[in-house]
Amino acid sequence: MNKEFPKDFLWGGATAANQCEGAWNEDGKGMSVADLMTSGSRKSPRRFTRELCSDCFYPSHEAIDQYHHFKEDFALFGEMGFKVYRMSIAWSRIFPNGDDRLPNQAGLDHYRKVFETLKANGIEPLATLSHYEMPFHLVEKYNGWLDRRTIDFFVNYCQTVFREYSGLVKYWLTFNEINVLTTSFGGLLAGGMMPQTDTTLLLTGQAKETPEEIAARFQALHHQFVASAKAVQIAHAIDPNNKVGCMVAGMAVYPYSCNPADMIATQKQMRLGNYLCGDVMVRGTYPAFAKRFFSENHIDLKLAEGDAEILQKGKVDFYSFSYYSSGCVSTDEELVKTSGNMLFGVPNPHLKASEWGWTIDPSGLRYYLNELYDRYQVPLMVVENGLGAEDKVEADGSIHDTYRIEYLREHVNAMQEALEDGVDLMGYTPWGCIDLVSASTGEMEKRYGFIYVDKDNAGNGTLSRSRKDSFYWYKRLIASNGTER
Ligand code: BGP
Repeated sequence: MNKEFPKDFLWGGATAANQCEGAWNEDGKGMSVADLMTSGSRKSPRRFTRELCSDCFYPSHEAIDQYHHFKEDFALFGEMGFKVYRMSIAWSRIFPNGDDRLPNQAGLDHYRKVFETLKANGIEPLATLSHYEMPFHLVEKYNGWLDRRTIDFFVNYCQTVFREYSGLVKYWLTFNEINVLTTSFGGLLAGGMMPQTDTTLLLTGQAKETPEEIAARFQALHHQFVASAKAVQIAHAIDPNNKVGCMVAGMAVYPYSCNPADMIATQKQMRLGNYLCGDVMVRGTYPAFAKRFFSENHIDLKLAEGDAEILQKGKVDFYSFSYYSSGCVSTDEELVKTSGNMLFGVPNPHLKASEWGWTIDPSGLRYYLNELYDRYQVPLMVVENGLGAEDKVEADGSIHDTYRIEYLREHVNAMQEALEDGVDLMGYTPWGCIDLVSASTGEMEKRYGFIYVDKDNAGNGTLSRSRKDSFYWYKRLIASNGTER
């Protein structure tokens, strides 16, 4: 018999507005950076176009049309027994340009209905404030987060929604996978900085950046840290029940060998990839190792007076992260480079990978949870995890996604181990609980859901929803609080 999870454990699922809502220009919504990202595939990467091009396909424009299907979707989540639903508010629905003086009432009304419907289904919302969907006007006019004025625009947006939804929403995340800004492809996706050309997205990390571009990413990141810390303080002032978390892409890495050089390289990567952001957001200050990294990379961070105090006063209440796979670090240049989800390194000979080449490593989740808890001692939450895979619909409409169940079961087992190790884990929201558009490739057929959505990569389909085998599995798991897996 498996052990039960903590009584108040938050089981649920996760999505993001730009990947599921659609209705990209309805009810006064402004264009976001995601609305200019074309579809792609495993072989040909998505592109970002600096303006809309008539013969391009932009998957965010309709996505799975959750904007119009949310009642049906939330009823299905309720049927599975979700305690929490992680979703994101599209900033450009509330402030279409980002720098508007007044919010868009239709956008505010929409999310009020969303939150009320969740509550009616017994589901607590967990709202991400910025999930790869910056209003495009801010990208064009201000170069996104590189401009310090963006802090005020974001803070104004946060204050508006904290006030508006006070009493309806208590769990918040500021920036999705904020640490993507520490990687070479984070500039546009996470930082909203305008590229000079129509660019490809999420390649394999070989993008050659100039020292100025690297410095710009870290300056933009600093502005996000300050914005996040201000948002935390405002959230607490508006409602002391508000809990605000950071959201970091889990980049657990192992040394490929016991060569000390591999170990040092791994430590460096753990620090830069995970702990730089975690330390600033949980401890309220830059870690000691940042100084050398900045100086070796000619990064002369511009801190305004008072920034250090803002960071110190705006520490998050909990640490949330995505976890799909682990990476492997080698200093041996001969070893082939492969790509993972925002993680690069050499293939780990002990692990298998998904159809999209993402290494599958449940033990890495236990390892990572323990590392984080040792370091931060705040509640942790796994807000993304899952297997992107192609599904086959049988003649009778059933979908036997045993591979997904197996992946999730192993990761639930790993969380249980971590709980027994003493980790304070508050919840689990597997990614793409309903099929949605893939962030890295723009495909529909890289599916994560418990719920199947009839739509293909070219945008064809009825958008009808149906339950996969994993739906029933997850429902039982939640009902038994983790014992039936
Ligand atoms: C994370 C993002 C999500 C999500 C997920 C899966 O990095 O926060 O938005 O999409 O990865 O990635 P993909 O959609 O590329 O399979």
